[in-house]
Parts: sequence; structure tokens; C-alpha cells
Amino acid sequence: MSPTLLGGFPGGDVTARDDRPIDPREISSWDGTEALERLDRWAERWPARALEELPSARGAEATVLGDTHGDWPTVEWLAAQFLEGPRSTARWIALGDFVDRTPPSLPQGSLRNAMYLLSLKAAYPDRVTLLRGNHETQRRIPAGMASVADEARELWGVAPVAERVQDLFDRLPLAARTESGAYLAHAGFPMARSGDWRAELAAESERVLLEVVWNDVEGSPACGQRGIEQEPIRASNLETFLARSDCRVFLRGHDPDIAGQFRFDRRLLTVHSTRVFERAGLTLARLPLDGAVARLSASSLLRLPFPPLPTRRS
Ligand SMILES: [Mn+2]
Repeated sequence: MSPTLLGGFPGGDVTARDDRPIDPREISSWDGTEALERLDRWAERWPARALEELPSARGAEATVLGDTHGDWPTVEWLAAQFLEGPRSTARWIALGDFVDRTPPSLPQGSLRNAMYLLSLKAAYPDRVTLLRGNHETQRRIPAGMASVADEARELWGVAPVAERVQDLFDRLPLAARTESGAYLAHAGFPMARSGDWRAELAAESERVLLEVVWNDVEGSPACGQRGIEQEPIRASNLETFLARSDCRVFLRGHDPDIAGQFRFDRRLLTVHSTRVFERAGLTLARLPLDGAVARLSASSLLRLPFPPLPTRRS
């Protein structure tokens, strides 16, 4: 269904209220049924696909967020500036890991962050891209946490909200590619040296999932520490993949230890956008959607202070 046909899907009208992003504070005033109805309506607004191809747009840029891990106040603050506010760019791309590892000061942070981000995607279907991280692919490869299920149980008792949130995660792309020559994913890329990389993504084999949402960069402290045996990202396999995909640069999240660092002759940048790993700082990337990106540059990276946590109880 076309995302422009709001209100045109079966199941009733979309009210004006549903067209706006939710306030992540308000979900504790919902009951489980309202949460499910929201999720059902949002799900109708975008197609499921493994790869999102972002067209060229004259003068346009994308803002790229790294892992947010339940830190909805930071996401809300970033949305107020970079999606809806004075520093808005044409596109917003979040690189996955929206849930789990929530700071204790943010009750139900995973659920609030997930519902808020999904509502942003529903409100701005042509501007917001949410990619799956390893914490959004837990039905296939467990990450050892189930925060959304625990939090939904806390709020609403036994309710199928967590399953429905996961259903929406399953619809999200694993990767994005811009016509300007950037490949974006949570962690890595298909490592095969030949063949149709788009078809490999679409098939979502366990091997490709591990490569795309779990891989690490050679030389990072995290490399080899996740209990998964696979060839890490190196200059040589990155060069092979960029040639296969007709891209020049790769933007990823997943690894706070190398957040804000360029690797491999400025062809790779890792960003991280959650106070859960405060030591890593708040980093975003800016990416031109116009012309051809040859290399990343200093202006590709934004380092920001974390916003204050909300003071009123939520
Ligand atoms: Mn991750």
C-alpha cells in the first residue's frame, strides 16, 4: 500500500491524532488494547523490505543516528532538532538497536523508544528509515534480553504487545543504500565476493543476518568478544563489498568503542547515539543525498552533548 494513502486501509479511519508522532511519556496511560491498535495502524503504512533504496534529492541530506537502546529522551531531543526542527534534514535514518540496555532511570525505556520511533516512521513514512539491529532480530538470533516483553508485562500484564512490536521490527529493512553512494546497516554487509547482494539480503539467511547485524570491525575491542565466529570487517572485504554495491562509504552503529572514528581511509564511520554508553558520547552522521559521496569528511560527523533527562515523572 502506498504510504500516502493514510486512512485508506481496512480497519477504520486514521484520526488526525494518529498522524502525529506519539509522546513517549503517554504510553503508560494506554491500555494494552490501545497499544495494539496503534501498532496495527502503523504497520499498514510501510511495506516490508530488506533494503531501502534512497533516491538522490537536490541539496538534500540525511541525519544518521546510531544505537539508541531505550534512550527515548535523546531520540525525542534529536527529532525536535533534526527531523521536525531548525536543523531538519530531508531524511532520518536510525541504524537499529532501539531496545534493551535501557538506563534504570528510564522505566519501560525500550517499549517507549520502540513505540516512539515506530510512530515517527508512521508519521513521516517518506522521511524516516529505521533499520534493524541485532536487538531487533532476536526471533532469529537471540541477543539474551527481552526488555520489550518484560516492560509490556509491567505496564499491561500479559499482553501480546511485545510480539506485535517484534512483528513491526520484522518489516524493517536490514540495510539502506543511497543513490549518492552510501551503504548503511547496523553492523556489517554480506561478505560473499560475488553474486546478487540485494538477493542475499532479501533471503535473510542466518549467515547474512550475522554479517549484517552482528559483525565487528577488525581492531575494535569488541571484535571477537561477542561469541560469534566470523570474518571481521577489514579494508579488503569492505572494498569488495563497496565495489559490488556501487557505493563508496559505509555508515554503521553497534560498537560504542569506536563511535565517532573513521576507518579505512574515511570509507567507514561508526556512530552511537545513546547515553547508555555515555563514555562513547552522542554521535550522529550527516550524509549528502545529492551528487556522489567519494569519502566521508570531518563534516560527516556531529558530536553533541547529551540532552538533560526529563524532570517530570513519566
Ligand atoms: Mn548492536
